[in-house]
Amino acid sequence: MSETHRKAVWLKDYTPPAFVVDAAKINFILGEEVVEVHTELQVRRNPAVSLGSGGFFLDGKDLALRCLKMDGRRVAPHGFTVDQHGLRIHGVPDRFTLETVVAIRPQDNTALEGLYRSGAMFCTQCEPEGFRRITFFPDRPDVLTRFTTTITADLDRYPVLLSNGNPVSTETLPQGRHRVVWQDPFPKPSYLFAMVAGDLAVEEDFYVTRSGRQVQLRIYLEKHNRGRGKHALGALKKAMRWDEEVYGLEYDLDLYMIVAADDFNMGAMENKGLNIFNSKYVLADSDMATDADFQAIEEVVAHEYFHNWTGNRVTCRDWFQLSLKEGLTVFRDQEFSADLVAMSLKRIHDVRLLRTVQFAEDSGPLAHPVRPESYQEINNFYTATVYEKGAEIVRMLRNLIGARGFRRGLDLYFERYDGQAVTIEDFLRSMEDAANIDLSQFRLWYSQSGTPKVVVSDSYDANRREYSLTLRQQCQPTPGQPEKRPLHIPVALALFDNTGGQIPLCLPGAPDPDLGPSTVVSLCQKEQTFRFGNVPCRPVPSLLRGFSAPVRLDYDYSDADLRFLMVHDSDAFNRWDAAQKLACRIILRCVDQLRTGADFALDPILSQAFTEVLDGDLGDKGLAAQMLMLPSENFLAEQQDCIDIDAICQARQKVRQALGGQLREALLARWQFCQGEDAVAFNFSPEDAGRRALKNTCLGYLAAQPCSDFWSWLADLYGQTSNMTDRLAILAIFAERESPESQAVLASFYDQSRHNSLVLDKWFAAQAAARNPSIIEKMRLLLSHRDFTLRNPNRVRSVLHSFARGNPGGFHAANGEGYHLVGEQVIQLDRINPQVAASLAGAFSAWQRYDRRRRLLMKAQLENIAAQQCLSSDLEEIVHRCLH
Ligand code: LYS
Repeated sequence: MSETHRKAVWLKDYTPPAFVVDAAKINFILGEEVVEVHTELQVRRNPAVSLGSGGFFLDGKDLALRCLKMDGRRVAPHGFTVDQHGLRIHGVPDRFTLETVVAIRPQDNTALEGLYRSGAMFCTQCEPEGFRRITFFPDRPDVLTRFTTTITADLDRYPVLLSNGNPVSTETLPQGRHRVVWQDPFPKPSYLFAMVAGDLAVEEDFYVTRSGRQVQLRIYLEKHNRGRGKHALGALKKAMRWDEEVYGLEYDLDLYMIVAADDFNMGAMENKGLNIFNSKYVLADSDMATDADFQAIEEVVAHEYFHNWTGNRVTCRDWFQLSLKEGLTVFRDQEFSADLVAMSLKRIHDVRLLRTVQFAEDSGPLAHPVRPESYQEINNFYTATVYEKGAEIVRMLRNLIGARGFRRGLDLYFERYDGQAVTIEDFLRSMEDAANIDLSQFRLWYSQSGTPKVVVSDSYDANRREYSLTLRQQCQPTPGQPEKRPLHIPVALALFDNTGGQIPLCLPGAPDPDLGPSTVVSLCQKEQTFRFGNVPCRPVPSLLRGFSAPVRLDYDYSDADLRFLMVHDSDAFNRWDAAQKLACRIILRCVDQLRTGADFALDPILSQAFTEVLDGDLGDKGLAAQMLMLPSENFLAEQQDCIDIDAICQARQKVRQALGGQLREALLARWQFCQGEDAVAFNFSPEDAGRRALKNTCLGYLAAQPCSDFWSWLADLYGQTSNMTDRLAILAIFAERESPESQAVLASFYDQSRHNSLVLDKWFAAQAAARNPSIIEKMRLLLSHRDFTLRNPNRVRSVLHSFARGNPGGFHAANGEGYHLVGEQVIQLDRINPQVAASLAGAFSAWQRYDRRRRLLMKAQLENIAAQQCLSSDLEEIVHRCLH
């Protein structure tokens, strides 16, 4: 075990803070080598806690303490102790002022937590425990403090000096320096603190709230990115309006700032009044951003903005409650985007992510409840489970109590807890009280990990005109939870007759038997049967409509049923899902054929169904594109207990090729039609994005089974593209093969993108994710490329995560070279950025589900990592959980 090993923190051990900090004055004196941080805290014993004798503890990490004073007097050496966790002052009065001076070196901070440098600017990332790398402080979310921040810096290099709240004074100092003071009127936990200094350009707009207050909106970006903040500003205004209209929530300061940083561990951060973003989620124009980027920017901008209420005004008591703010805020941003885009498309996008990433997490050694019981390194819990499954739980709750009840519950939650640090339990109780409902069983969603499976069987009694559905739930054991209890699972459903008509639902004996065309049944026991009366013929059921619960559904549809639902289901999500199910099943059948050595033949039903989509009325091209997309290898792997990755990759490719060949005419016709509809000027709108998605999906199939002059035609097409979406789609196709055209296209893309790191990331990512036969060699070239660096998280993700998480054929190469390559990088990366290293190492977590050879190879990588000296706590925890 390495030296950094820390003990686990447990939810059950929570105790309130012994001291509160009413006010903090933080004074940054910025130098090129050293930053001095002078801090003055007004501390008071917490009246809610009975007298303890442990003194006052302040977290602190890698801080050089230069001065320590209490109530104006230096603290004697025996009056305090400092170790690698922080500072303890022994014997303190009930109320006192504590002053510290510490020195830090932001330029050496490659972990990008606390105060660090991104390019020429200084910026901070404090959530969850970064503030302790800035100054000594009780760095826990339940200590809420009023912050005043002073920044003193060189005027030429750092003309822009920002912190939370409002600017209160500016002053020019001798020797070319200046000083700015900021004050945040809202008490906040230290994780929401932020500070930025740099020579930045600003783009501005304003927003008038519904109560008539004018709010200044500012986006700060590096000067060479000037002009690229417009889309994000627009998204911010839409989000502000939406939150007023849907939840009655208004912004509470006069200034809202977003800063784009090139080096950032995650997507973005909701610091009060001063969000700091990964520049990937801010900068956009048609030359650099794809439709997916435009979309993601809207989502992330909205997410961070919505945090101002769900996260900042009401925050988390402790980090076990992380989903209180993240699950709820993801749900809110999903609903916002669904209102902007088409509801069904947004849902498809989110469910796809949930079913590939979160379900995989839930079925492996890293499975944890949405509200975890313990952690070693909280950074490892910013997961798909806490975020995406957390959002699904909130969605079920909203559906259960209805939009009005949910709004009342949220109103009550803010009424009760504004300005406080609370728990998921407090949130649920607000919902119970507002909607007058008992959520005792529903709560289990937060504490029980694992993905439930709902097995459905049915029968039809023609004489009684009765249709019965029997639903049974089961859930595999997960780490620490051998036994599972039945959950409250809402299953939305409808029944279709053989002409595609929806059969009115009637549950005889129920208090309100006539349910209309669709309903939601609650599966609360292990097994339940629902009998529908007045059913004229054996129906085709549409189950779990809109993905009404985060479960795996197991119902024995016939191929014909699925094709039928693809056409007739009135729930667009389920039309898409029927297409996925059909494609998935046909690819998995092909997997079996490959295993038994049988000849491959594509079942005609898939090409027929896809032809129907291609030839159908394409009112919604975005949806058609989604329906035509084959399930990913990762999704297919999730369907197997023991993953046969070679067969999955091969089978999927064969099906792709067969479809590309058999549907060539229809694909080409659709492509031409969409291409012809392309407007001259690029515009990001749901319709335009949908058309481009369909067009490029067709192109992908055509490339899988190309006709003779396809490649030179495609290279010409590349030369004519007018936006990044189309350019990248073609680049990705070329990245899959070795040819002079490929080289030329890759080289030309590189030349055009060299000076824009976000575009260069796409160049790296397209190659790292390519299903290219010589991918390992390619990866070695990319890793030794002069533009590759382990210091920039976006670059690391574009190469290493794209490969390890998005290129299963390469990562799982039978000789173990993919594993070796990733294992090596994880070790190197850990010395630079533990958080990003730990997330990359997670790629090995499913090792036990592969064949014996791969199992051993992956395990060997994990063991090799575990054996390294001085492993970070982040990586150590992940590797340990994977191996034990
Ligand atoms: N709270 C941020 C969000 O909006 C993420 C912070 C990441 C901290 N490691 O998702």
